[in-house]
Amino acid sequence: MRAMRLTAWGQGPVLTEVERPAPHGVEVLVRVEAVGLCHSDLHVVDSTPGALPYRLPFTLGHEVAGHVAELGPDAGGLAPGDRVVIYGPWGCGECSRCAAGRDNYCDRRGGLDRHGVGLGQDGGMAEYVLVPSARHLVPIGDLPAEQAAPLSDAGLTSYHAIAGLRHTLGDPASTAVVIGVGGLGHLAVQILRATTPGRVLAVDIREDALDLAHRSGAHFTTPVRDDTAHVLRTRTGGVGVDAVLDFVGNGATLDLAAALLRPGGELALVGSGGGRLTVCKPGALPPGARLSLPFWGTRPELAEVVALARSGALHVETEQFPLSEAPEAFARLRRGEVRGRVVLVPE
Ligand code: FEH
Ligand code: ZN
Ligand code: ZN
Repeated sequence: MRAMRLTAWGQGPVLTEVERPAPHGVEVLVRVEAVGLCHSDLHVVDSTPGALPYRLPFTLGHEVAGHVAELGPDAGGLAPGDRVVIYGPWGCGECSRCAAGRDNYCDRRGGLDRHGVGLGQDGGMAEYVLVPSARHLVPIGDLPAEQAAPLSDAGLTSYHAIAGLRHTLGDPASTAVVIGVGGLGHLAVQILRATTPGRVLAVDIREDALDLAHRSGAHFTTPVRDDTAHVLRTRTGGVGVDAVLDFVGNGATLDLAAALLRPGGELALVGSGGGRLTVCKPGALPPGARLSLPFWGTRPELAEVVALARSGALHVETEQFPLSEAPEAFARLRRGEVRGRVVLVPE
């Protein structure tokens, strides 16, 4: 079968032929119908030797949907043909976090040489992917695969970040700001609109992203300008916003987030832009501010995201490419020429 594989650090992934895997024990073989392309794939591909504990070669792709092709002899709970999305952050499988389906915060993550599907072990940029256990599979019913795959990373990461600051958004007069309306941000806008009563404001540098924010349900959108903090604070009557989700995470967006926050407000830093924010008292952050650095999400949350999508509350903006054109998709993502989420479809 064909697979997009990382074979050498510092060199781009290559589309190559590999043997189709066979499931053993409790493993499940999934026929891939769609796999998302994430900025983290670029980070992995661009990593220098030794930066990541992963052993090469392996197939990329950590945002995967498809159907069960074959079950290992000891696998249960699913049948061939069942349509599924893959919960991606596979942990040690033994600690209390993994036992609770919180593999994203596995206690032993630091000692693992792999971090999940397509992250140091073979992933979904291929026709088939082997899943260690049925516990990592969430049924998707009749959801189209290109809608389901992005839910497992872009959707789940946004949902998990919102879960951590939802307590500030229970009042219809509350305000949340989404900074960066790309593959994750546009789903965050939709999840906020579907699960909180407050107002949702969106910020981005690109007009097409602001248009996507508007179509996703944002009450107000603005490009990044010198007076963006003033413009957005004015929308709150001057008190500031209850929550900020920063999907960019560079210095400018973190400074903007700090300038927007209301006393007691929440800042979730999701993007890996490498920005820094000095935390001190007194300082840029208001009294009572809380900061989180959420990572991916939990398996129970993935089931909740899928249920939201199946209710019609979520629509993923996608740009689809056949798997054979994965190198072009990588290049387009790298140049920032993608609207929404890139999804690869194995032929
Ligand atoms: C995956 C692996 C490592 C860092 C970040 C990620 C995210 O894309 C997961 O949502
Ligand atoms: Zn990702
Ligand atoms: Zn664990």
